[in-house]
Amino acid sequence: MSQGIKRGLSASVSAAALIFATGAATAQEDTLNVYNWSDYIAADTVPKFEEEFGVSVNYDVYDSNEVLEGTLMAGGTGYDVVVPSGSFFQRQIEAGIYQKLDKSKLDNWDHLDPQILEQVAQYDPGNEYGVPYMWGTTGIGYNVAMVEERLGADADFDTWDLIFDPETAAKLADCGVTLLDAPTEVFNTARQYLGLDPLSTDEDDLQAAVDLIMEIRPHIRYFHSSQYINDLANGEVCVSMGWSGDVFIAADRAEAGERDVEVAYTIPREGATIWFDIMAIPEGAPHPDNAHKWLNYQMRPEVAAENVNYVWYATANQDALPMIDDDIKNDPAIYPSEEVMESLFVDLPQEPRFARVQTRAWTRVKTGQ
Ligand code: N2P
Repeated sequence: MSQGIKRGLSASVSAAALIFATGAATAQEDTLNVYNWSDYIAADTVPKFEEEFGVSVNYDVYDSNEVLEGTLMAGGTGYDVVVPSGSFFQRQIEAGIYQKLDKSKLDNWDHLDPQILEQVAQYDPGNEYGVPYMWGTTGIGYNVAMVEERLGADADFDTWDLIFDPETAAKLADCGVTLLDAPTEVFNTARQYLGLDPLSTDEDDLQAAVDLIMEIRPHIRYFHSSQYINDLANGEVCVSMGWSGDVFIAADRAEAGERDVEVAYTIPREGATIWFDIMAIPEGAPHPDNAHKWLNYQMRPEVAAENVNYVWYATANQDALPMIDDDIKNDPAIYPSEEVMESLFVDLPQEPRFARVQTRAWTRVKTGQ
């Protein structure tokens, strides 16, 4: 990950020397270092921004809040814009990681959906630090034919049994069942499946979740948070705990691919996580001015719509809606009904002590020991 940024920074240093020698403005002002989730932006959003603003963007990606947090906590990252999810964002704000937004530079702010702003304000009171970007759910992506082959034509797709019921998972193991490498989300979901409070910080509840995952562990092909997109699309795996838009990207690639693969997404009826990803500017960011330009650009309704039409996540931009493809905005798996909304839960930050216990449990789960 830091490869890209290092390359970008050294390039800008030498460019700065050159421009300084010719007496022009420093090249620093012409750079922006963005660290975002993989598969989370339209293909031409970065080039269009670069062209319009004359800013060169170093764009790095991650697929895990834990990875982003590790990078941020280490400090001095050189990033100008990062995109954590709500619960992580809250504790990072509390840790002093971010600078307040200068709203006078964000005149597209009013395009944001007030309801989403209110949701995000539970993490960022007064919406002082972050611009909500996209939101979605954590459900199941599956290969329709492969699952039907193993569970029968009347297979029930809308349940976490596909992953967490040991008998069902055993039947699916040979076609590839995968879990996100996202401890909080997997544990929250496992607790919910067991009928416990998904956000419980009781260690017995955590142990129950660990026991459940250990039981299905032999049937899990891998823990990864982005590889499943292509693997689902190519028929290499058949059931993945995954993020809504990423599964739709897989479905789209599957349809475009040569092999006849139908991939679908479900928000299981037992309930699921709803999350919000938020753009923010780290304290000490080298190019805060360009960061504000970037945030303001992302809030243009047409830019937000283009991103959504490319990555299939719901946007926090209400004025983008008229420009969003009908099959996206009318898809209840992307914009869920009121009823489904009620079955979703938001993640909240955990006490550091419990977070550490859970991280250790995750290592045990992943290694199967
Ligand atoms: C984008 C994944 C973002 C969803 N590929 C996780 N918050």
